[in-house]
Amino acid sequence: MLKKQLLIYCLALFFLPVRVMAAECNAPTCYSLISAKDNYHLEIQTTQTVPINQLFSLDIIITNSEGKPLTSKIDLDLDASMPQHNHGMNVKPVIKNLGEGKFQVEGMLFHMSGAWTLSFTITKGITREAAQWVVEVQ
Ligand SMILES: [Cu+2]
Repeated sequence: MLKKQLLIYCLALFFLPVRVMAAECNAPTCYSLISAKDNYHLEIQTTQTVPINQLFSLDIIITNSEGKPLTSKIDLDLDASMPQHNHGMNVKPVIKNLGEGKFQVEGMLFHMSGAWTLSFTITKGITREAAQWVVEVQ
């Protein structure tokens, strides 16, 4: 009897849908985004609250919309601007592709307070998909 219960329990475990859950991602140092066509989930981590007039970096993990690792190679581009002021950053960040959907962005600098829009472009082959993150820098 016990053996049968154990077997059912093991089978149940085996067939339960497995969802890869990322570690807790909470502001002000971690942000979750979904891309425009719902194909990608982006987790953006900063080492500190986004500062003014000080270089900062971002660690970005891109998975599919269910949070599972990507099966195809992607690339990432990132730009940031203040649409209300019609200007961008005065620096060009360096984006390192670490593979498996992981990217490191160094050399970000927001030179004034207010609403900054970060525009991510995810490229897979010939397809491109955008994701945006608006951050209020104080
Ligand atoms: Cu501005």
